[in-house]
Amino acid sequence: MPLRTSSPESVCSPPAQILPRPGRLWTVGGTLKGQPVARIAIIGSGYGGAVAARHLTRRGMAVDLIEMGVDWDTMAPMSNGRIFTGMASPNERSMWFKSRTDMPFAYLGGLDLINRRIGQAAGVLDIEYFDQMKVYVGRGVGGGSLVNGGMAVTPSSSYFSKVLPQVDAEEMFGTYFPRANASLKVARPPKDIIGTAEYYQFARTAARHAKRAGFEVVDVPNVYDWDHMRREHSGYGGAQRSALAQEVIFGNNYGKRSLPKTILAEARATGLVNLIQMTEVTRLVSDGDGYRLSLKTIDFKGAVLSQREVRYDKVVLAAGSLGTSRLVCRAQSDGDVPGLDSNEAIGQKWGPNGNTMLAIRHRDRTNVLQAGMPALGIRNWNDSPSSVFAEIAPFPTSMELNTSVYLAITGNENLAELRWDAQRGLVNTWTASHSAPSVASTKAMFDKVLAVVPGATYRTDLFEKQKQFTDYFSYHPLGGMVIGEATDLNGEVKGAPNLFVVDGSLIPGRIGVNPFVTITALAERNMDRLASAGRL
Ligand code: FAE
Repeated sequence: MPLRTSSPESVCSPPAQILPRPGRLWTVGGTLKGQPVARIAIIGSGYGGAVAARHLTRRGMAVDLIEMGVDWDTMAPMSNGRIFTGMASPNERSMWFKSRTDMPFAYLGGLDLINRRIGQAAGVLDIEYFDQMKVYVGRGVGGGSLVNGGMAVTPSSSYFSKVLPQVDAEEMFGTYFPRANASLKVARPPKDIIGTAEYYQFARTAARHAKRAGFEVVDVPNVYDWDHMRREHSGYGGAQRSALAQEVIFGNNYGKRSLPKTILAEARATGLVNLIQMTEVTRLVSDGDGYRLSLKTIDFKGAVLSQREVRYDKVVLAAGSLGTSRLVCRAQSDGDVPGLDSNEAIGQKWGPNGNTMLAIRHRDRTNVLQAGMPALGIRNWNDSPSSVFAEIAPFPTSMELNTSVYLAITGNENLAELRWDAQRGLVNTWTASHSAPSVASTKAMFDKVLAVVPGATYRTDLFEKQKQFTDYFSYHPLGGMVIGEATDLNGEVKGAPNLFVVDGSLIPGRIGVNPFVTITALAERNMDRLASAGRL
């Protein structure tokens, strides 16, 4: 995060561009060659939603893709020609209806220097606040792919089998992980970039420290276009800086191959996706064999433009772990889908993928210029609950801070519950004590790094309550509608025929690596199986 305060990038008259485009003249459903055609809704346009949309439209089926956030491809550029803001200059495009940013690094030197006041609007990064856990999520067409670090990691088959024994690992690793990696355009960091580029000095320094302590350092594949990153640095062909301009959690303007450039682009190219943006599904009620959805459409500033109910024959839930669980928990609690009454697995097995973050101050150079996309990780993993996979994260500021930052994913097996409360909305029972094993195993690992790096200490001046290890936020919400438990083995919700789940809620709380490759692969598998079974 920058020390220098830059003035917010000015916003260039967005309102006309951010209003939802009117629906197409045709609607889904009706008949095709005399046969009835199901009216299908997909709720959410992240990884699961993109896969579902591509799958169905390739088979010639029209879908309504309903997304509560903005279609950023239709947004007018700001005065600097960019759509998204960098982390140094947030504005109303940066966060989802917040008056102030709330960055993972809240402080510098213990001082409140990082966060900025911003206008409230339908920005790209949201935080869902629960009692002892806050969860960062992407909002907009493309979901988390708009704001994430692009790290695209396939889990080990042994850990995958441990977490999801109900899913055939051989089939996943033979067919669906390769398909997901190809669709997402995952690439390993090239040797020249990670080996010599000044903007990965921060990663090489932390890797050297880890190796000295006896840990294994691994490349972390990414969806970022590495050729673009090279050109960003050289300026060749007039390439604009993006990963090198701190464009990550508030969106990335160039270089990152997010879903609107990959799987969603393929789905939309069929002409069969009716995208309904800035429209939140607030309620789901069963109606005969199908479902009535309550839809609330807003403009960029949050004014409600319409509220309506639409009936669909089939509904695909792809609103993310929290979004999907919210809709189903509410439907169950309010008796809106009577078949859910006896489904006791709804809202269960939620977890933050064992996330904890830390920063170490030392005497070695980490460099001022740092690429926003992580490319190296440290593995201390044997599938046990105390396993740790720590990515070396950038911490770009306008001065040399001699600081290494890590986002650790741990094998912590604790799980929490999500449930609907009429007054409070979605409740998440995760507490700091659920995070304690993540902190303990990560501390045990990094104590060994501290022991071999002269002058190294944990920083206490970056996180809330001067914590050395965060135990209160996650980028990786998982679970709530676990496959084979809340749903059948294809993702169809038990007790709710024609209601399907394809997102991170299917995975029980952890997966040992960054989750989007697994979410994509599992969605591909489920869509294949649902098609073969004639369900979708
Ligand atoms: P997701 O991508 O969250 O998509 C859900 C979509 O549904 C969103 O667009 C929502 O706006 C929309 N939605 C929600 N509720 C509703 C509703 N009621 N009506 C209409 N629309 C709705 O779900 N993962 C990695 O693997 N590698 C990384 O480097 C990485 N870095 C991350 C960094 C950040 C800052 C964040 C926030 C996440 C990161 N993640 C990373 C996590 C990853 O993005 C996340 O696991 C996936 O995006 C989850 O995919 P889903 O399809 O489950």
